[in-house]
Amino acid sequence: MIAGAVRRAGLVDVLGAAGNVNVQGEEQQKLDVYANEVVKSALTFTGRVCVMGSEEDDDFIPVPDGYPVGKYVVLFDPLDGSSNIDANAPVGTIFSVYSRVSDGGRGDQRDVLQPGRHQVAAGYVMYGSSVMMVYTTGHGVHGFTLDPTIGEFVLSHQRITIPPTGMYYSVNESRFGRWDRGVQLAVRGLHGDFPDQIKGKNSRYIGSLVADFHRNLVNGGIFLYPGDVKAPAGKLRLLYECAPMAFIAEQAGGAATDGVTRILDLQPEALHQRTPLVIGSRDDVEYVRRIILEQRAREGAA
Ligand code: P6P
Repeated sequence: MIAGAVRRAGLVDVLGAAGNVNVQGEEQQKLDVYANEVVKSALTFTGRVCVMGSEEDDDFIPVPDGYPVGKYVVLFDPLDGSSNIDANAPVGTIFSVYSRVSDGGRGDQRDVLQPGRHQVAAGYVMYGSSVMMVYTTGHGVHGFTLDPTIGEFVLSHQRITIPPTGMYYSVNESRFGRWDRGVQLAVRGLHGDFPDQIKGKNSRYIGSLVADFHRNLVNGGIFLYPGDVKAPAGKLRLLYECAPMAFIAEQAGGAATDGVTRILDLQPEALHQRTPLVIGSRDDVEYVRRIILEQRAREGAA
């Protein structure tokens, strides 16, 4: 449903020009809002979920009264990167699943604010040149590609593993002047400025987390969204962007930190909490961590 809406995004304006109503006669909604409603309505009444959390909703979403309550918690970003849709760049839905920790009744804050290492499943659906679902339940990472001729997701990438080091690095270089010295030195290493430390890499940055992450997952590489002087916690959200991607990265043999600390060990304090993110090929993530720690040691000694 979301893939269909994303595919028609460019048309809706043209076809729905009269009175802002789209081709199905529905009130034309922002795609974020539409994707959010699709995911919530698909999950709320299944009897599988006790509480949900969405990037699009300020507070967490308990199952409405009168509907069966299940044992799972689902956190999701219904359409990440949607600002790229006008440019026809890939966007994605990211999801993270936990078992509830509260006993009975509707889920609550305790069920939502769990560290990423407690996830039982995580994945994303990427609306790119093809529609792919990549997920893990803790037994490796597997990719399914939607075959539109039969409307089914077909197993296309069994047991995806990320190479220990990769050819690419992905970061928004325009922030370079705002990063701390350790991050600047690490990114200069990825540029190839310190060949005795690490081989330089090619830059690839789409500005859509799912697309940038997926490239590094299948080809090897590292994605960084560091904190900076203006936003020390960075831009990306812990619960429904960084933690699910970290679970997938580790299950594929990669790694994910906030620069230094393992993402899956971070204890969330709030639903929309942000964290810096360094994720991808294991040796590349470890290189960044080492450079940051060495710089902190120098500053501590100074
Ligand atoms: P910047 C998209 O808006 C998003 O949330 C992620 O998908 C993406 O990785 C990031 O922001 C890009 O942010 O600041 O580089 O444009």
